[in-house]
Amino acid sequence: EETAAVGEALNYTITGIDAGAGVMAAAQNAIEEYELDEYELQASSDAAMTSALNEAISNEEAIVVTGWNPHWKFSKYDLKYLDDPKGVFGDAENIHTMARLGLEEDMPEAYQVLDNFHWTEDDMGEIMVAINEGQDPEEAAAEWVENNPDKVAEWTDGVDSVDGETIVLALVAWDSEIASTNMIAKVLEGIGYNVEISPMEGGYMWAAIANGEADAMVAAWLPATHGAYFEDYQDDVIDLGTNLEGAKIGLVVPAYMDIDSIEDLKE
Ligand code: PBE
Repeated sequence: EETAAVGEALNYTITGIDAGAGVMAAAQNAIEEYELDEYELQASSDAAMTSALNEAISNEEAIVVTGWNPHWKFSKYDLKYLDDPKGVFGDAENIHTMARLGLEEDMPEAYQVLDNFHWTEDDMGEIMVAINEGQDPEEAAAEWVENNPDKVAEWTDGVDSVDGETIVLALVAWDSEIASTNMIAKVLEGIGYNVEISPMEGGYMWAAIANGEADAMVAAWLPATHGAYFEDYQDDVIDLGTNLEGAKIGLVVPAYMDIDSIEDLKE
């Protein structure tokens, strides 16, 4: 007879984030592909997921979360991705910048900066960790911009200043995107824009760029995580290419857990 010690320890629960996130759709696929029939994917938010993770780890309890990097949780806790032999969560992801149609004509300076924007997981990590340690997101972003004039110059060199035009950036409350959006907002402010950050649900971010409600976003995870959104909206957005390489999504557990693969969740 089969025992299900792992499943029981986990209460057959995968702790998720907001429903519109691509990692949630992938986790639901994983439940089907790996026949984790008894499991439930619990929707919450990045903040609620990390607080559940923190609580489980302080009690050395079992937990499995929808995870991704870049994310500060990997610097704060000893975590591991579960192997995904069926490839449900895809391979390495790149984060892309997307602009609305017409932005190049309407705000050529912002368009150029957004098009040039490119950094690394370590860069993003510096801001994310500072915010997690309690710094205000705007302040952490401003500090990074101040401390990295060479990188910022690569995005802004040769771009004309503007006179207080308003640009709207879409933001979903994922910690990775809170870091990148606040950072690029500071850079755009630096050349004279009035930047409005418009918070919204993950499922709505792509629609907001497609219908022009927001001018740009720096949070498009491709090819897999937002693959379905990209398919729906690709004719109505401008892909400005990669701003960060080597991102990843998957199911994540504390390193002390005695399992290595998504298949082990059945045990
Ligand atoms: N994430 C962070 C998002 C993209 C950025 C991995 C949670 C998602 O799953 O849609």
